[in-house]
Amino acid sequence: MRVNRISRARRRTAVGLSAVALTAGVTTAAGPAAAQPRTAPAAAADCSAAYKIEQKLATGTTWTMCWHYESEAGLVLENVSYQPKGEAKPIRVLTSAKLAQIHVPYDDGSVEYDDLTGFGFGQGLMEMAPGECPGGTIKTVKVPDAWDPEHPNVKGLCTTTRSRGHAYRMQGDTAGKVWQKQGKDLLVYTVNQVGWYEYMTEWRFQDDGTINMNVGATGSLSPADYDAGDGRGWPIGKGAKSYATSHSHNVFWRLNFGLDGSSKNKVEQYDSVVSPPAAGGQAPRNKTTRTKVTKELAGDAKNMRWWRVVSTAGKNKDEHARSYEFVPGATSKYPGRSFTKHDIYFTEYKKCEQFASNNIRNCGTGGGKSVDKWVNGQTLTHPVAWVNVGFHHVARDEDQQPMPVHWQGFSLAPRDVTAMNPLTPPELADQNGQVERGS
Ligand SMILES: [Cu+2]
Repeated sequence: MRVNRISRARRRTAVGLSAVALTAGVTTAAGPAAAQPRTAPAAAADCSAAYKIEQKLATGTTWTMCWHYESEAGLVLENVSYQPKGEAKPIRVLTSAKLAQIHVPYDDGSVEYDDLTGFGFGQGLMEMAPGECPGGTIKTVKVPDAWDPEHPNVKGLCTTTRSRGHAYRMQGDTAGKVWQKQGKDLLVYTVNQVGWYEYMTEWRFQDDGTINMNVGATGSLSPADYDAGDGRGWPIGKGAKSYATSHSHNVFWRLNFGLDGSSKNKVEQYDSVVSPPAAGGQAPRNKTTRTKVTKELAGDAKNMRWWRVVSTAGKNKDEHARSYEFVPGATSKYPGRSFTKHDIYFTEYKKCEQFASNNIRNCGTGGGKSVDKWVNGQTLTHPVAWVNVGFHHVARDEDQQPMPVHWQGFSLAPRDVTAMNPLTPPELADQNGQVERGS
């Protein structure tokens, strides 16, 4: 029965793929045509209007980026820049950002999928109805290697804005008024169908400089998959007959940083160790240490551990080096494969290294097919970050029908990108560092 699931859900894609495979050499060698003109690093908006996303949010922050669309990875964002109202020019954050794989292994060991490079994620771009992009614009995307060559154009890229509630609030003892602001976000998203699933790939750019990357899975559980009788599934129909096999969705993102327009970024890891109160002390103590990550790293999340990517090209007005910090989301790390064993990888940039597993680009003999193989001791001068977020999907009755979106992802938070809160009202602009009193 589960074989049926695969055939039903995935065969359609697999058949399509074999047709595509005939031209795979061409595809791989040339790359998506749209990608070519925009790979060179340059100023803020080095793309034509059709491939540019620029949004000034109501709070005064502008996000700018270029996009293109690849046959496997789907949406790719490039030259992502952030300009809060107090900055004279855009601050480059990322040279490129995209999904790097969705790896889906089933708990009974029967199958595993590489949805991006093996099962037509990019080709499965879905047309969105206007109501799915409230207040925004749905751009038309030309899908390379479209299943139906007659219809490669899909209205499938939504850009819109959304309120997120309080950006801050301050009243305090003496303010005499409430300082508060409602935050606004730019949202950029696509929906890609793979088998019975529909994946939403959402990029959320906040007016305070935070970037959130999330993948949401919705659509349907595979109707042919209701047969897990080996204790590795969950009954989702009447009684105890229809068992949906449990599985994982291991999502990888690939982030090519370009802080302040330079690829020469540094990576740092921070760890904190809490120890008991000192003799006569009142409370436990906590010591935070920095470790410079100078060589490629396969990193494991740990309590009170975090990483940041630091600019070598720019400082904020306080003379602090700009950086972006990884803020992990909830994850269930899947230890079954070498490439899913770690939460984050930092590798030295290499053009052929594009997908976290089943990398279809040619890295040569012994070049490795997955991100873990690319952590091999090279010095990091141009780091690329790969973030792995896993979700163990044990189906539940509520998963039908349609299946509610289940999200997984993480954030990048600015750390010293601006000298103060980028949304600070002018009246409070002097409250930086040790505040002078009674002047
Ligand atoms: Cu699932």
